[in-house]
Amino acid sequence: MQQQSAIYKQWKHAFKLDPDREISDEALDAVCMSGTDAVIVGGSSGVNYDNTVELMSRIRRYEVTCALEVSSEDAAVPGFDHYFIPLVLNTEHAEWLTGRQTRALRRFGAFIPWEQTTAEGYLIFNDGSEAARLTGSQAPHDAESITAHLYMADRLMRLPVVYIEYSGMFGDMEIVRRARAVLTQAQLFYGGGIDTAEKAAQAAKYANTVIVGNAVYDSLEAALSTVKAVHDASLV
Ligand code: 1GP
Repeated sequence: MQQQSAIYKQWKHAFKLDPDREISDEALDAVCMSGTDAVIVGGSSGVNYDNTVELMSRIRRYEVTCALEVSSEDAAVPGFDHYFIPLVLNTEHAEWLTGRQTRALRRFGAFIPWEQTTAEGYLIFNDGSEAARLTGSQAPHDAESITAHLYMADRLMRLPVVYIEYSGMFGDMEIVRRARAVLTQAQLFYGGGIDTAEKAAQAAKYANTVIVGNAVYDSLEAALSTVKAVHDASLV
């Protein structure tokens, strides 16, 4: 059996950059030199081969680890350090759980670097986000439903990563805290609404990996301050 290279297990902080959004060379330089553990390339819409290759080659000028979250088969680009394949666990449409992924595997299965490829069990908690609308996801509300989804991801499916996704809004840290307590083997990713060092530190108390997206585009200085905040918080 092939060994997984689980480089993401070392990541406390990552920036997520969207190939469909513009970023200046200066801003990209600041992100790549920030001390973050990784840059993840991914987005919910408008991501294609060309804009993914373009962003990858710009990031590749730096030493920072660079991963691709493959959410569209058109954007499967070779040359990244690691690949994530999202499975949306709280979607109402099987298409987003295994349908699109299986279709992509028909095409690319033989070429996938499996040892650098990891499934992520997504739980989308922000019903107003583009990701929720696109995938027809509804946030589980009560504690029992949330725990059931975590059991599904961590114990039954034994997914290596569970991603609590609040994309666009800062989430309920009590949910993140409880998720961390339920998980036995999965790495916990948290992303959503982190635009200050303080929010980053709060998320870092419970999540193994804190992911910052929009703030890079909306308030770069604040986004950069999250790197140290996360690294300091995880030393406590
Ligand atoms: C999005 O989880 C990431 O997939 C980050 O969320 O853009 O709200 O920071 P934000």
